[in-house]
Amino acid sequence: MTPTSTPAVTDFPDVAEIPKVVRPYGDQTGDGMVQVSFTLPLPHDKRAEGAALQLAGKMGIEPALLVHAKPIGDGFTFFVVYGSVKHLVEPGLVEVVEREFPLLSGKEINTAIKRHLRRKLVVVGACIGTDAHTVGIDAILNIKGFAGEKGLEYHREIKVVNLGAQVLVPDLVERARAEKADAVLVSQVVTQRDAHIHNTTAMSAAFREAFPAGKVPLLVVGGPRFEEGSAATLGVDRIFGRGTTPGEVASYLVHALVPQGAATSHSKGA
Ligand code: B12
Repeated sequence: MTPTSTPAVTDFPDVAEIPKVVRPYGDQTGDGMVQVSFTLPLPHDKRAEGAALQLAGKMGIEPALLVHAKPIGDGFTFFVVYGSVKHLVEPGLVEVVEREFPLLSGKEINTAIKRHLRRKLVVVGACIGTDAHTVGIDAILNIKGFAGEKGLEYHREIKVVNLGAQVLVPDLVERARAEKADAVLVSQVVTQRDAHIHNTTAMSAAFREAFPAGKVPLLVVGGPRFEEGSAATLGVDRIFGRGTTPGEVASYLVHALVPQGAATSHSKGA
């Protein structure tokens, strides 16, 4: 497993081995030290610094130390505050979402598609809306890949059409139709005013309107700020977050699009 990929639940120690309660660590075990950063709409002066400490106190950081304050444009100040919280964290109560498919090797991916789909698996990818952050989707699609893994283009049995940045949803729908896409891979990195949420739900609605039920391509969305497990709410089939590797995506596509039982689990898998 690469350091950036999502760990499988089996990689964590048994719940019985995890301490029942922990507190943040700063200088010594259990001192509760945390560091937070935020911006206040106030010009940088003593009152603004006092306001930052007041906020820290209200957040339960007590005592709080102002370690950084910097004006960032007219009437705004950026702060970093360091201090101790009293809160107790119970790791045993955390619900971990387990990866629902095994990780496959490149060879297993090509073999499963060739043997069971009997044609190339077609993927159309894009950054939609005004989003111009293509590094993430390129990391998944382009041959150069990410984190030591080759991108989807590298797989002989996968045809990749990468439409790039700022693609309009109607254009994406048309291209997906023209290419007879099995899967549509969309990237959303900018989250200002929940743009990633609005763009994803609009994209999903457009596909469901344009294609008959049961014929909609697999809708896969990725980006660093999506909530794990929010696919159903957004009307898509799967969400991939921060640190996703191309191998995870290719394995998921086989899991979702190639008839069950076609691929065998690889030793690297969950
Ligand atoms: C590089 C960069 C740019 C470059 C983009 C160049 C390019 N061709 O992509 C440029 C300079 C153009 C740029 C512009 C802007 N940027 Co910018 N940018 C970044 C930066 C520094 C890195 C992003 C990146 O490349 N990450 C590396 C990739 C590999 O990671 P990733 O995108 O998360 O992708 C991984 C996963 O999320 C996932 N994934 C992503 N997409 C998909 C899709 C699928 C289908 C799947 C399966 C997986 C997947 O897999 C990838 C690999 O693991 C980030 C800050 C940061 N450190 O993250 C800011 C950042 C994203 N930008 C930001 C902003 C605000 C902007 C601008 C609005 C700035 C401005 N005022 O002009 C503009 C917007 C331009 C636009 N129209 O979109 C903000 C966004 C804040 C927010 N809340 O949304 C950030 C977070 C910086 C910040 N802290 O303020 N930016």
